[in-house]
Amino acid sequence: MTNVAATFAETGYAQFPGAVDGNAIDAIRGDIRALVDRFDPSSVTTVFRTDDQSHARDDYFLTSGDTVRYFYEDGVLDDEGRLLVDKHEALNKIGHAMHDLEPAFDAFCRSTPFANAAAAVGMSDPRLLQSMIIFKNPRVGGEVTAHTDHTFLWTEPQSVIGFWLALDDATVENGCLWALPGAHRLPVRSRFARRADGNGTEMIDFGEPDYPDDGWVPLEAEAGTLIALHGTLPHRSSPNTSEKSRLAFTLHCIEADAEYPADNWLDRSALPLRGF
Ligand SMILES: O=C(O)CCC(=O)C(=O)O
Repeated sequence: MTNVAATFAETGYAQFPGAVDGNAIDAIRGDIRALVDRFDPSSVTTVFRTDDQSHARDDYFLTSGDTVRYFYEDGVLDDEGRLLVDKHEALNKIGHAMHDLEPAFDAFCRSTPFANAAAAVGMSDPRLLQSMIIFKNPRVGGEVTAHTDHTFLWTEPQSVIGFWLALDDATVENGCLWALPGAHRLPVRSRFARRADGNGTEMIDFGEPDYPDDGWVPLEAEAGTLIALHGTLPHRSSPNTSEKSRLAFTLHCIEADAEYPADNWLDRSALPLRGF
């Protein structure tokens, strides 16, 4: 086993500093800006928040698995749904299929840093499932509550791995990731799935204990650092109350031979998954 694979097996995460060079970072930042330029704020009112999952009641979110949609931060709209800040400072995220539908993101996600990282942490035949641009804009960037990715992107057997790329320097000050090393070996606490009656989604609670308060470590990362997160590793991030941006890009992959149940919230039935 390589050092990376051993660290990943032990802690549930692996960091690849300098995985993506400065030119590629600048280029994808330009592509992100172009996606926001093209966004018409009057077309959307959905806020993304992980504390109450209220976005999950919206069809706009539930049908975003095979397209490209924009989600606001909490507090950036007035009571009439009008934007209170510039649209470039208002978004929580864009998701969830840029890697298949947007040529620049398709090429970026299928470039060697992501493929190499997937191989290094032991993926054998990865399929690219979900991509997200996570803005964490200065002052308004929201909290991401503690969760595992398997909860949201369920496969049998569990196979999801998240690849999180810093596009700004991410520090404790501007809301970097935090993880609970080794806790990928704990039983998963919940599963977010579509209801059997077709009526939205539910968070199924398996009755496991809460995550401990102690033992969390900040995963500070310079721009260009790629972090692989095991699908059952608890991770979270704090609000960005600072003046510094904390832009990130994430790609979630699953194994080709794992079953992806149809009641996952993210529906890719009309857009077959592809590999690197
Ligand atoms: O970027 C963040 O703050 C959180 C990202 C995350 O939780 C994820 O990609 O699974």
